[in-house]
Amino acid sequence: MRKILVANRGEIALRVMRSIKEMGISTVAVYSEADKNAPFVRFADEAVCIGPPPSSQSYLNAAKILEVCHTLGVDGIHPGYGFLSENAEFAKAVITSGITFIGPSAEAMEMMGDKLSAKAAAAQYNIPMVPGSKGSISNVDEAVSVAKKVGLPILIKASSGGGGKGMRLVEEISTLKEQMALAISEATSAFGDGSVFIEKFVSGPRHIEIQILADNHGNVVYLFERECSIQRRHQKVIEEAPSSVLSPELRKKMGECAVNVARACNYSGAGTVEFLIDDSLNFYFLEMNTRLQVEHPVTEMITGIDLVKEQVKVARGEKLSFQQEALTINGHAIEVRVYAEDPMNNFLPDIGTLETYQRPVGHGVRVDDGFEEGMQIPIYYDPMIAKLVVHGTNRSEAIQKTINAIKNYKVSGVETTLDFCRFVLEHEAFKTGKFDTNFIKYHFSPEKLLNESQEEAKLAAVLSSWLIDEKGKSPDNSLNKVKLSKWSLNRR
Ligand code: MV4
Repeated sequence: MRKILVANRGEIALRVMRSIKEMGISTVAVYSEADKNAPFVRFADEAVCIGPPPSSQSYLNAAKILEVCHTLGVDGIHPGYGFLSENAEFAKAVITSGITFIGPSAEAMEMMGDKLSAKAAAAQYNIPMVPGSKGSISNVDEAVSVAKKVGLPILIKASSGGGGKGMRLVEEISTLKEQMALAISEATSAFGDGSVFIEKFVSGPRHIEIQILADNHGNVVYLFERECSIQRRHQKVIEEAPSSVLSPELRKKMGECAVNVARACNYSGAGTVEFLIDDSLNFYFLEMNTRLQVEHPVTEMITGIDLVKEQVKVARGEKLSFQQEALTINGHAIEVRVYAEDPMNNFLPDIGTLETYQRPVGHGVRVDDGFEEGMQIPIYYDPMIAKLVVHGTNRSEAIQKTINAIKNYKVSGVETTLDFCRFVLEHEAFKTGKFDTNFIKYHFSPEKLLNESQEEAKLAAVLSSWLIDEKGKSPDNSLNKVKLSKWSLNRR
């Protein structure tokens, strides 16, 4: 492969192109009119504008992207995450045009994209799964009998759903009929596929996912787990590796299950197998994501493996250059997602200009971002500004280093989730590892951030009046006061 087009934008386009360039391969960016000044566009060896800002007219325009490939002589496409990354039709079109799709086969994407066929494939390898219906369910009587067998509460899930979309909780048999009808009609309108299935509801689970890599020569390895239990409305907030709850034995068991799920769909490239763990540490297969994930850097930090380079090598037909036994966990890594959202205002996206944007630096501090100071955050896409990824020798050091990095991250012009992440990292339940997917629901309210910001504001007021008293009201000192209040009162 001599030239790879990255069919994505923002931080992931930049991150993918960095590794590709390091392999001596030329890079092509495609971008929308909203991204013409973005760093990923400048970083690419060649860049082509493919349309207006809405994704449907740019980053999702498969025909236009393939046209650019032919014009520029591209021989590989990396889809990043989101957009076309899990679109089997796109993968087929890429291959049909004689271009390498850097990802799994369209067949593997199709099989894992449908939750029921994914579970059916995994069942061949005796992977533990939450008790529930065997396949899709359309008939209420059947649903009632499953609910009685596994016990309430149950979840109705859409087979084409995923990431929490189209899930319904049923706590009483009397509401089952109504919930089934709603789930089916929602699934039909959202995914064009009304198949739903039932699972027993696991309360207070932890979300553990296993990173796998597979080549086209029958080799599959697991690169350990990431714990992503700190989520808000199915949006991940903080991820870490390793998880604080897995023993080496459980890690090996789950890793081997993940490898088998990959084998069940003849997987190729980098993929992630999602599990739930209950409070007795039983684990259950949920689904497989057939893309490079947002949180992949924590795995890179603890294993020293560049997942993008491995994806390219596998796509070139090479064998994995290492075996399972060679992989070890080095220290601990934490990722916090920095969103342009206002935690004080129900996490509403906060658009605007990055008036100040200064990244933290330090040993083991990695910032994956796609913006620079002075840039507008476009309203058309995901409001994620950056991923702050920090490595430490152990979990408590990684937590402390992440808190320090957050303090040194200077963003103004838009509200961000940085202080919210700091609140989580400083929480006793997080520090002791005693949390599950309900952490934010249980422990967070906007007032809790307000209390902290009021404490800081008080401190800022005391400090600035002290500076004025000590040194007199020279223009220099009033500048100090402005700076202090800017960082502390306006929450950066
Ligand atoms: C579940 C569950 C409890 N029991 N399935 C949400 C996203 C999707 N991937 C699966 N999800 C869940 N499935 C059973 N049988 C709870 C969740 C869930 C969840 C899972 C992982 C991380 C955060 C979550 C938040 C709410 C619900």
